[in-house]
Amino acid sequence: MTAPPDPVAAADAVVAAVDPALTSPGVRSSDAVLVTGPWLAGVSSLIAVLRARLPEVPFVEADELPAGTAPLAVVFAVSAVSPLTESDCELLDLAADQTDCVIGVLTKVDAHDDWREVLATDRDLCGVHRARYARLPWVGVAAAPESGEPAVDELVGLLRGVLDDPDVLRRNRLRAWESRLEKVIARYRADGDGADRQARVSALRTQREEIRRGRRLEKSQRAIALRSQIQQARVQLAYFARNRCASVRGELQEDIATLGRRGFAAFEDGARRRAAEVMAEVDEGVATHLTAVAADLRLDPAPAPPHPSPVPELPAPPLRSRRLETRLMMLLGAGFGLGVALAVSRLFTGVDPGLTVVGVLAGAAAGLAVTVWVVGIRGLLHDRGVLDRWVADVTAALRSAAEEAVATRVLAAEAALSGSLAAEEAVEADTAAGQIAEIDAELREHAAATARAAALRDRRLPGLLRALDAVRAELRGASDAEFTAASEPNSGGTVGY
Ligand SMILES: Nc1nc2c(ncn2[C@@H]2O[C@H](COP(=O)(O)OP(=O)(O)OP(=O)(O)O)[C@@H](O)[C@H]2O)c(=O)[nH]1
Ligand SMILES: [Mg+2]
Repeated sequence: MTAPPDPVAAADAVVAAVDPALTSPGVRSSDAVLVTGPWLAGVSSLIAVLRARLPEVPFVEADELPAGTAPLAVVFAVSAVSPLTESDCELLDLAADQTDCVIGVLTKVDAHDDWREVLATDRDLCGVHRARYARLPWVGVAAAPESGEPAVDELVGLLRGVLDDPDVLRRNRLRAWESRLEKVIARYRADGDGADRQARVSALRTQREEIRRGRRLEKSQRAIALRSQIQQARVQLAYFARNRCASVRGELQEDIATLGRRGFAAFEDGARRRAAEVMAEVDEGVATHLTAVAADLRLDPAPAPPHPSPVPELPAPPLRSRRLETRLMMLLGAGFGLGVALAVSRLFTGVDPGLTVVGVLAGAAAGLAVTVWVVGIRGLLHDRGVLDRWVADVTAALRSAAEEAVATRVLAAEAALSGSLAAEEAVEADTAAGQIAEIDAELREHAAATARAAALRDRRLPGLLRALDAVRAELRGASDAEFTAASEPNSGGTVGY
C-alpha cells in the first residue's frame, strides 16, 4: 500500500467525505513512544534500555505525555509473573485510545520459565477484551535480568519497523477519529436518552411526592390533634366545674352545722360570693386550658370572651314562709311546756303542800322556758334544714351554669381554633403548591431539554455513524492487508505493522 503524501490529511479525508463539518478528532499527534503498564510491570527498566538502544526515539512514561497528545506508538508492558487482569486491560484501553499502533510486551521473561504460556494467555485475554487487540504483536523482554544482558532485541526490531512504517500515522489518526466519534455518538445517545438528567428527574419526582405526602399527613394529623384536644378539654373542664361546685357545696353544708340564726344573712351573702368565685375560677381554668391547647397546636389562642360567664340568679333561702309549721310547733312546744310545768308544780306540792303556789309559779316558769327553748331549737333546726336544701339547689344551679359556661367557651374555642387551623393550612397549601409548581417547571424543562437532545441526536447520529463506519472500514481494510503480509516473529508474537 502506497502511503499518501500527508497521512493525517488522508485519514481526515475519510471522515470529511461523509461529513465535511468533522474537521479534527481533537488530539495533537506527537512522535513520542509511550511505554506504560501496570504497577511494577518493569516499565522504568524497559524505558531505560530502550532509550539506550534507540536514542533517536523519544520514549515517555504516561505522566510525561502532555494532555491531549496522542503518542506515535504505545508499548504496553506487563509482567510475566501472572496473566493480565481486567484492570490491566482497561489501562491498555486508556493508553491506546488515540493510537492504533500498540505493541504488547511481556517483561521479566528471564525470571519466569512459563512466560510463553503467559504471553499466549495475555494475547487471548486482550483479544477477548477488544477485537482490535486480537492482532496485537506480543514480544517477551528481559530489560533488567538478574543475570546477563538485557534481552530486548526483538522489541527493538519491532519498534524500528513501526517507526519506519509510513502508514502508522494514518492509522493512528483513523484510530483517534474512531475514538472521538465513539465518544461523540455516546454523548448524543446519553443526552437524547436524558441519562444525565435521569437522577435529577427522579430526585425531583420523589421530592414532589414527599411534599404531597407531607401535606396530607400534616393536615390530617393536625385535624385529629385539634379534635382530640378539644374533646379532652371538654371532659376535663366539665369535670373541673363539677368538682368545684361539689367542694363549695361540701364547705357550705359544713358551715350550716355550726350556724346560728344571726349568721343566716352572712351565710347567704357568703354563699353568693362563693358562687361568683366558682364561676370566675371556672372561667380562668377554661382560659388557661384553652391557651395551652392553642400553644400545643401551634395556633393563635382563641380570643377571650367579651364578658365573664354570668353567675346564675340565686333565689333567697325560703326561711320565712312557714307559718303553719310554726303554729304547730308552738302548739307542741306549749304542750311540752305545760307538761313540764305540771311536773314541776307536782314536785313542789309533793315536797311540801305549803309550797303549792311556789310550785305553780316555778312550774309555769320552767314550762315557759322549755316551751321557748323547744320552739327555738326546732325553728333553728328547721331553718338549717331549709338552708341545707337551699345550698343543694344553689350548687345544682351553679353546676349547670358552670357546665354551660364550659360547653359554650369550648365550643367557641373549637370554632376559633378550627378557623385558624384552616387559615394556616391554606397558607401551607399555597407554599406547597408553589414548591410543586417549581418542581413541575424544572421537570418540564428537563423533558424539553431531553426532547431537544433527542431531536439533535436523531439529526446528527446517522452522519456520525456513517463516518464511524467509514473509519472502521478503513482501519479494517488496512489491517487485513497488512495481516496477510505479516510474518510470525520468533517469540511467538504476531506482527501487525
Ligand atoms: N528479573 C527481572 N526483574 C526485572 C526486570 N525488569 C524489571 N525488574 C524488576 O521489577 C521491579 C520493578 O521494576 P521497575 O522498572 O521499577 O518497574 P516499574 O513498572 O517502573 O515500577 P513502578 O514505576 O513502581 O510501577 C524492580 O525490582 C526491577 O528490578 C527483568 O527484566 N527481569
Ligand atoms: Mg517506574
